[in-house]
Order: sequence, then C-alpha cells, then structure tokens
Amino acid sequence: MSTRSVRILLASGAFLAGLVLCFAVVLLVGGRVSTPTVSQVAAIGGPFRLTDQDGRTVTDQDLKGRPFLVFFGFTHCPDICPTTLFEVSEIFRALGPDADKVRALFITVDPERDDTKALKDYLSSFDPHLSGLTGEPDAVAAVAKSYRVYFKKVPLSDGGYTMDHTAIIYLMNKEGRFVAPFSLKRSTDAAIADLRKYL
Ligand SMILES: [Cu+2]
Repeated sequence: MSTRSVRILLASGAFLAGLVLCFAVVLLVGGRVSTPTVSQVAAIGGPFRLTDQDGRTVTDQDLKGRPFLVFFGFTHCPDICPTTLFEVSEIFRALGPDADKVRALFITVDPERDDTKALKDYLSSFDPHLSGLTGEPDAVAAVAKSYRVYFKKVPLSDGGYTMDHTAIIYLMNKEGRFVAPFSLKRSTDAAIADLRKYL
C-alpha cells in the first residue's frame, strides 16, 4: 500500500472517529438521536448573509435554483475538515460539467482566525466550486444555530485553541430546504448519483 493510501486511510479513520464523536456530541446536546421529524427537517437551515473567500456577500437567496452542500468547520482543523474538503472536491471533480449546477459551502465556526484571506488561502488546495464563508461572530453563530450545529472553543496547553464542531454535511435542495445529511461513506459514484437527483 502506498504512503498516500495509508494517509488517506488514516485520514478517513480520523474522519469516522470524528463523526462518531460529533454524533455523540449531538446526542449529548440534543438529548436524543432519532430520525428528524418533518418540523425538525423544516427547521434546518434558513436565511443568512455572510462573506465568501473573495469578499463577496453570499445570502441564502443567491443559492436558490441549485442544490447545495453545507458544512461547518475551521481552517486550523487537524483532520475532519481537510478530509471532508478533500472528499467533497473529489465529488465535484467526478460531477464534471454538472459541478457548476451544485454549490458547496464551508462555513467557518472560527471567524476570529478565519477571515476571507485565511479562507482563500486554505481553499486554494481544494476544488474551486467550494465557497468558504465567514462573517461577524454573531452572524456565524446564528447560521450555525439555524443548522443545529454545535461548536465550542477549546483552549490548548500552548495558549492557542482548537474548535469542537459538528461534522455533518447537509444536503439542501434547489429551494434551499434541507433534504438529508449527505454521506461520504460511500463510493463517489453513489454520492454523485444521489446529488444528481436534486439538480
Ligand atoms: Cu473540523
């Protein structure tokens, strides 16, 4: 096995462990794990106004007409975020021309460090269809809340900090309504077949 596949395996392992952790967090925060009811589904997502990595304002209205993926993270994330961005980039590559009909939003939960420039630098390693969004801490917190995303600053012994955060990818339809969590634990073909249903 090549070093690269070992690295990817390790990264996916960390990603899965992170997902399990995130679901555990959701369980703790939400107090239960169940299939979302219709009212809960309707309550995921909502209006927002943030700024992308090129300094452009992006609102929920700009996304109308195309399905999109949304996930929350931060550029200093050691494993879950880079793995997710890598895998979503693979999906966009596999979509070919249809990639222009889908959007993916990476919304920072660390606006203190993730300004537009930090997002631009970070996203330059990934597929150009990815938008990195940031904003005032209050605006970011409000969007995270509307997606029921948990995040928390965790101090590190070196004086810095990291962020705990929910790692669910949300699939939203053309009307901006939540469809389902978007799983990356399947082949790229299966993932893009799922996305194409909402084009
Ligand atoms: Cu992360």
